[in-house]
Amino acid sequence: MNEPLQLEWISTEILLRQPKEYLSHVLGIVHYGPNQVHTGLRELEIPVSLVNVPVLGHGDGICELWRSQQKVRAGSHGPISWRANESLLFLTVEIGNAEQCLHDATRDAYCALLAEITALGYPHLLRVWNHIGDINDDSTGLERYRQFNIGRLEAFMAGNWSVIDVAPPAASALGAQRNTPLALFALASHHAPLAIENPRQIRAYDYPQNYGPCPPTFSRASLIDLDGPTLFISGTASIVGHQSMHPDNCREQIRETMRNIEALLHEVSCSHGVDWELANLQFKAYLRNGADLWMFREEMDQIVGKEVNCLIIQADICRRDLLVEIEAVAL
Ligand code: 3EB
Repeated sequence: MNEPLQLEWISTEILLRQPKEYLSHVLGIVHYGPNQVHTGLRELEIPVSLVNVPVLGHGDGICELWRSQQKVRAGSHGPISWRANESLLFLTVEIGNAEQCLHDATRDAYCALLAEITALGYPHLLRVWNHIGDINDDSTGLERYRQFNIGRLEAFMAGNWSVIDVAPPAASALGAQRNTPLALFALASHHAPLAIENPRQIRAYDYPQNYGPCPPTFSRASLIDLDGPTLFISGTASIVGHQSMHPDNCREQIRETMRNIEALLHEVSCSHGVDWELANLQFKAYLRNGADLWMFREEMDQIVGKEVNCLIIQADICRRDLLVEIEAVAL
């Protein structure tokens, strides 16, 4: 295989028993699982993002590896750790100060991220993942996801970013255990991706204000040529237009979400002439309730096929009425 980028999931325990060579072409690692079971991951000199969420079927956690075929270089700067090959840069941003409010912490993290990708020569933000502790908590008056959206937008504006010139990256925003710092990791690129929108959904950055004072800053997908077309599909939920569909019905939400992903693939095919089948995607799914796991597997077997490649995580979704979110990559 000659893909310039590969995504692999491996149990943390098995990963730590691999020879050093196994990790030499890895751009970055994401550990999903209880944060205390990451002993050893920190010593690898690879950017690691610790996401404190249960992984369904892997109690001790799982590692996501973003693997490159080329030589990688590495560095760190303030809260950022990174590794890069010629075309891609993987970064993690660590939020140090737990006392800081989420709005400020998010703005500072994104400002650091945007400054660093530019300084390193990968100025295009391709894909960003966000895990926010206690994402739906609104005990301070404004829900934490909405506070996060304010900080994120402020950072983009401070960077003179405007949707007229540059569409935002593909993204996901999910919950994590209470009291865990914002977990933020991203891929940036040397050359510009194309932003893709979904004809069934309005642009997230055009959402009306009933979802919070600032809209979320993301595009539905990013398409980039890395020695062949590569697609990053944002976290996708049971939203049509801007409205959540099928509250309290996980099965129908899974079906609606997959109709959204199929519509996006259709859009990519019609507008850019690149065709992908659902069965060739690598999925990551987030379920609010672990008890919906069997139903999720049943539906995905039906819609995608028995060979579906999907990591399933238990995490809160950014709107209270949503029970499932699904993202995907076509590498
Ligand atoms: C949605 O479509 C569902 O705030 O970065 C999906 C992907 C969602 C990314 C984000 C939010 C984000 O609005 C939620």
